[in-house]
Amino acid sequence: MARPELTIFVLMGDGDSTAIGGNHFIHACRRNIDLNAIIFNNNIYGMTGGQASPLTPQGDRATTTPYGNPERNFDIMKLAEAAGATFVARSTTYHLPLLDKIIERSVGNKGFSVVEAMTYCPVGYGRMNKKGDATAMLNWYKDNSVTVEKARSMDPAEIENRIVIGVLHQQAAPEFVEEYERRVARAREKGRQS
Ligand SMILES: Cc1ncc(C[n+]2csc(CCOP(=O)(O)OP(=O)(O)O)c2C)c(N)n1
Repeated sequence: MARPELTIFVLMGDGDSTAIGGNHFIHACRRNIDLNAIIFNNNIYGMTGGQASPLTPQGDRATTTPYGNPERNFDIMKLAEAAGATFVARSTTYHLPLLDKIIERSVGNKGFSVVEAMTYCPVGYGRMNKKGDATAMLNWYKDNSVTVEKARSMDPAEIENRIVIGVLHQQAAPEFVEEYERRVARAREKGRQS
């Protein structure tokens, strides 16, 4: 808010954004403050030893869910849209040109933008779930992603286990700092008149 002329990137993991800082994330979306959130979703708390995060798929194994995760996982994109983010898009580390393009578009959005970058973790998540090595996980992204344009004409059951990539949501809404400054200016004007 102090330096609205800056372009700010907020780089987070899936655990940071949806659990540890989940409350902050929801309200940043709601306020539509001009930040570019990039969420590296590796489906696990990587740095602290492979605990399950809210994005670990149900049934998958983590150090805290050795018998399979009993919880249902979030869809960050739906969460961001429902909470009020004005640019919501996803890509994977296999689809780098698309990731580049959506990050550029998120900077162009005056408001809270959320980019989900699917980033495989072969050690903390892949090994426990028999996903193969890093190359196999990258290939899984290649073989199981579908563009949002194609997904629109597909059966919901067909896209259930796919990664839908592209710009999933965009909406126009007042940006938080602009709205705040408008109100301050109006209050000052009223003060001068009285
Ligand atoms: C408020 C708070 N609680 C807990 C931690 C400890 N902590 C640091 S990183 C981390 C896991 C982060 O996982 P994720 O966001 O998925 O990122 P990754 O390590 O997988 O890249 C935790 C629990 C912290 N730094 N701050």
